[in-house]
Amino acid sequence: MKRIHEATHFLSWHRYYVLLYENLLRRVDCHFTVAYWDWSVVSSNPFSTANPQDLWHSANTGFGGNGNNLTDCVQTGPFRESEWSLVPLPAGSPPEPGPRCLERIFNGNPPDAVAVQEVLRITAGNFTDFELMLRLNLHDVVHCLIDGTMCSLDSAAAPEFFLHHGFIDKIWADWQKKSDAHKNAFFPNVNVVMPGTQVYPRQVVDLASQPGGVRVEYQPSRAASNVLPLLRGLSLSALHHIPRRPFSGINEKTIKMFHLKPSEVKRAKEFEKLLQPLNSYARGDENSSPSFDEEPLGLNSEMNEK
Ligand SMILES: [Cu+2]
Repeated sequence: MKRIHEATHFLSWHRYYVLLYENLLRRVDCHFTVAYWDWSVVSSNPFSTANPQDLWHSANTGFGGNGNNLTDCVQTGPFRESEWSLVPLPAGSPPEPGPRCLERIFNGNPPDAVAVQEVLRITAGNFTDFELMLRLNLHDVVHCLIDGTMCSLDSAAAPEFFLHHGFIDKIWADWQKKSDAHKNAFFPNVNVVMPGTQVYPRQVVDLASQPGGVRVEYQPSRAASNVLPLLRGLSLSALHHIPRRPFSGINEKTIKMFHLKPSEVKRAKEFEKLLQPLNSYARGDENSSPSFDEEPLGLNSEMNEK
């Protein structure tokens, strides 16, 4: 658990994990593909349950809502306590009698579409910073905004785990699309199989050629395709100046949950200053800033989407 959240394996291990999950579900229904939750376009109201199209809606097409006040157990939707429970813990785990409910304690606001766009502007030569921002400021934070099962060692047992990791992987894929240098940027010294697998990280780097001859493509979401072409056309400084609300950052629970090292916490807090709206923080000093592409992103296939 700990090793797969370390930099060297995080992105590649989870990409492979999502692929294996999709392959398993395809045995049940061959049309199945993993969906993703773009939390960045609903940052100001991420946990809405009001509309049937909301992710957390209680109808059977939704994922159900928040946990209740007493036990944090989800009481609505197909994963409600009376209907569904987490897969049992493996043998040898501390005994927890009886079925375990899916827990959620919704809180806070995920990083917004501007923040994601800024992360995508990190230059190809700066893969280490890109990975850190994506893992700490986006991935870790959102796990613990859903909280409950998602902010525990059992998080992969939460159905929304795959929606979240689908989006994290899509952000990596979007960054990789920017150039061959972006696509192939990875930790050059990592040359061991990923924990618990027979697969090397470099075997999953190219989405067009995954293990088993699979090619993966992410479809742009309808909500994002309204916003992203506008953001992509802006310079980095214009992006920084868009008025917007602050979003939630890394907190103590997140730091503990992901065993973040003091050096990572320090870096994550510096990044957070860069990603938050200008009016809520002074900008970080130049020395701690990663290098960004200052110019607008070029046209790519997604911008031509209707
Ligand atoms: Cu995760």
